[in-house]
Amino acid sequence: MATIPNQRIKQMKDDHLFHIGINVPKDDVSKLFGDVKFVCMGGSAKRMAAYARLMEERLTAEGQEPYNYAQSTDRYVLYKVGQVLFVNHGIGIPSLSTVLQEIGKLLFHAGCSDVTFFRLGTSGGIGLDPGTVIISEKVVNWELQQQWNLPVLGKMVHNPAVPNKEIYSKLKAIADSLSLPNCLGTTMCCDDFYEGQGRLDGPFSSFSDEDRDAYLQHLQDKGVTNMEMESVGFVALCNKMNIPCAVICVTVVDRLKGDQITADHDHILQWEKRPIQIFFEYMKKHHLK
Ligand code: R2B
Ligand code: URA
Repeated sequence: MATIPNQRIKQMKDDHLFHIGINVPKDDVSKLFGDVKFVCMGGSAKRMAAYARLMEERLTAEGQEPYNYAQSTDRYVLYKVGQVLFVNHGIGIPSLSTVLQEIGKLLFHAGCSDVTFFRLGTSGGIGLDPGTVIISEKVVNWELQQQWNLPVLGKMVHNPAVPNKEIYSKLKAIADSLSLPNCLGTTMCCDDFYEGQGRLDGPFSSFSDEDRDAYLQHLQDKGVTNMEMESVGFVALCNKMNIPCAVICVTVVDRLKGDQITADHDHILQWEKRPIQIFFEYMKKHHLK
């Protein structure tokens, strides 16, 4: 079961999970979600719907359209197919932390046990061909620390962010067995897509091309393989709730070659299927369809 250290949650008569449009106990969450074993999260609502459909096709020949439990809100989508939840988290840690904490409470109210969380995302690679899958053995913030720093009541709180070694090692073996271009890596979590990731194709350019190149080279020298915008918050929140977790991101650009994402839509769609392919194999190994 997700560990919810806040004892008040147990005593609350009603819990409105506002951003996913679910009310406890009005919605019978034990019945609806009590058997969940995996939660797959990713930024885009459409991609999560596509993943839910792929999962549905695995379970039923017809592949019926998955139901969005969060349809009363337009913030997030939440599909349940078999024992898997597919939830989008939007861009950046504030968006992710809001929905992840509500999903944690949902699973707690539903009495779920032994649940594992995955972030299946996209990222910018550093010196890696687009389409490469990176399974994070480390997630770091801009200071290359394995922690998510959050100001709480005017003080900075440092939340450790450590992915589960047993899981990422298994995922690596699976990616190899599927012959997908992949590596274990250090994923750097940024608070901005443009200057915050050393880009010079945004509206602002407070540094030179040389500064940009030197910074990206410095990151590569420090072992950083890819950049995205949620990993540290995702892993830290899972760690705080005692939920085993992993981050699998495919790269859509090699940042040593450029800032813009120029790959065509079809390639991106194909690459985006790689993380979910690995997840499906992982599920099989855990005797779930
Ligand atoms: C990867 O891609 C998104 C930005 O394009 C962001 O959510 C992330 O982490
Ligand atoms: N997502 C990011 O955050 N950065 C990239 O370069 C690509 C996807």
